[in-house]
Amino acid sequence: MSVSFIHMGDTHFGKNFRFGNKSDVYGKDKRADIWLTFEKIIATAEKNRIDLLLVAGDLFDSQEADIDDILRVSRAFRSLTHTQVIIIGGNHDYYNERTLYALVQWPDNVVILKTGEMEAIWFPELNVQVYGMSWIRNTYREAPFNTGITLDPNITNILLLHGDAINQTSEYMPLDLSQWQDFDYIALGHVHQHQFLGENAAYCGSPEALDFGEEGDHGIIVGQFKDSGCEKTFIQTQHRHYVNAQLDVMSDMSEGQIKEKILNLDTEENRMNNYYRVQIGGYLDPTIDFEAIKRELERSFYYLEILDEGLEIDLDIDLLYAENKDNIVGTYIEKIRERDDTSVNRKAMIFGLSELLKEKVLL
Ligand SMILES: [Mn+2]
Repeated sequence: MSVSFIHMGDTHFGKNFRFGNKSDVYGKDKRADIWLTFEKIIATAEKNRIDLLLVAGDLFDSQEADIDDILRVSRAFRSLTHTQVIIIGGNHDYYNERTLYALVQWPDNVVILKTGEMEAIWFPELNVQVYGMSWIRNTYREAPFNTGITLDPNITNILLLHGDAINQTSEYMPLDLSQWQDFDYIALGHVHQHQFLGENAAYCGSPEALDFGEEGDHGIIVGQFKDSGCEKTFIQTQHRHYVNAQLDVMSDMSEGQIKEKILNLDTEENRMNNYYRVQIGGYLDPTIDFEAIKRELERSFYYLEILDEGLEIDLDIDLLYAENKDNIVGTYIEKIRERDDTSVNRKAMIFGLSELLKEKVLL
């Protein structure tokens, strides 16, 4: 008999997202994206009659997650006609009787682990035992359960945990996987980038990336226990990617060339879908209005954040002075040079001059 499963986690429902001064619009979009992705996962489970949906913690972003969010998750699980759902709480949604999701009447096909101790849930019709532990507080310097679990080799044994299997000094429950080699599968939550650890363990990651620190593909792990072992694959589910990029501008580049360089970061289809954070360095022709370029490019991206602190205005002040002794530019240079040589005054020199040059008073 083969038993199928989906391993997901770290959806962080209810999270407030920050997008500079545009958090309202993009935050709302982001939350909608996560719902769509989640509902797609539920539809996949239903369509494929997946036996087990393992939810590895941080389903909600906080214990106080919005009651509407909790009811919506509960309705989605209730819609599953075949799949059984096992949920553990993570550091963001650790369980206690005051959490809002303790108040919700969950459907019969959902088991939420609550005790803060290692528990075992037996699924006789599947011949599967799921071991797992829900967080009941927000830090664990060490795993609080007895690590010696005696497994029945004649059944399929799954371990469901939220914690840190990568850093053994973590305060987010360091996990030493080497002691659990006999499990058929260890479904982990907490690290948002999916990864397989050894033969029998994996982080599913967050189904939708949550910030610029989470580049790359995001999704779920889908698997099957067969007589020959556990077959598992990562399936991408995310709607939008986060992309970090770095570009250098050169002082001989025209406005058009700069725009083109930034547009060339990606295809139009990708640009109108993903989040981009672009660090700009190098030197800018002082007659170019970079703020105007930024405003114009916004229309060519779904979300574009340009960080240009590293971009310097290309000015040869000695040469400018030699050429402009008798006009306002020369006078400006003289005025600033009379001041102390501080970083504020150096900035005033560059910005003042670039404004004067942009206004084309240079005749
Ligand atoms: Mn998380």
